[in-house]
Amino acid sequence: MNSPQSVANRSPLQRVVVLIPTYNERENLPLILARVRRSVPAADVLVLDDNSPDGTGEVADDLAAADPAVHVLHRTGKQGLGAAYKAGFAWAIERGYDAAVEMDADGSHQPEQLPSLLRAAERADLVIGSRWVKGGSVVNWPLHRKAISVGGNVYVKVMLGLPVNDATAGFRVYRTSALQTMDLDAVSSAGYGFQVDMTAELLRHGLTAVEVPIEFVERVVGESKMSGNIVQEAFVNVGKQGLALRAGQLRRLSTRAAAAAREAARVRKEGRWHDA
Ligand SMILES: Nc1nc2c(ncn2[C@@H]2O[C@H](COP(=O)(O)OP(=O)(O)OP(=O)(O)O)[C@@H](O)[C@H]2O)c(=O)[nH]1
Ligand SMILES: [Mg+2]
Repeated sequence: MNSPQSVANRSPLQRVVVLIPTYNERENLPLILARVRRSVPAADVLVLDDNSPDGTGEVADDLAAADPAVHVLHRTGKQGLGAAYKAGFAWAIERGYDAAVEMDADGSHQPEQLPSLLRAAERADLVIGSRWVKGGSVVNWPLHRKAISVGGNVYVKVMLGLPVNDATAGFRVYRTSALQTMDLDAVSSAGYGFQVDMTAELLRHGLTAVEVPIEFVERVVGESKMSGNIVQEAFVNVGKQGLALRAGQLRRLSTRAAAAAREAARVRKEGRWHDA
């Protein structure tokens, strides 16, 4: 999707922070943290906890007390994934990190695949760990989940024309320089829509995205926070943006057609005038 020129000459990533949003993940968090620290020992971690009723925040504090590379941001209540990530991005930018990783706490995103994502970030502003490119896969998903994800991504492609196969994916690396260039205030969706909006907003700014295949594993422990509302929000927002985009394209097309018609009329008129 990127021309070779547009992906050349990236500065190497020195400081990376892995952002892990949590809501009721007290069993998953210690496991995922240990795997992250093993897989990318040079990276720091920031847990973004929305005051989980199950005490994930305290578990995170204990883990942070035992490891200086682990940090915790306690938020007041459940405000959705998008809001948590935006707070994490601001935290990473303030502290001068070169890249911020988005990763779920439930084991769906495998920390062992992080080195491959970070390598790809040497040639892009955004790296998407993709289920729906060659080599990508999903483990333990029922057919209806696959259908929602594949269908949703086709819908996004048709409506927004994004050159990405898995725009709803949540395993990602952002260069913080890109996060600073983009208008994060323009991204308001909370759930899957957040990932789509971020992708569209990044590409709108002329920044580059690449997809790297991942194996996505369905969560084993804890409860999903995916709801019909989150799917509906993404569906409606993408629809609205798609219609606005297509209306703009149509407006530009009709302006060009009107100009061409005027030009044709002028040539006809001038031709007749010369004939007279
Ligand atoms: N801070 C914060 N984290 C959240 C919120 N909602 C979900 N999360 C976390 O975001 C990650 C993804 O949420 P999941 O519930 O796994 O959503 P999902 O992956 O679409 O659903 P499953 O495939 O069923 O697991 C997990 O680490 C959650 O704990 C929220 O409102 N605030
Ligand atoms: Mg999950």
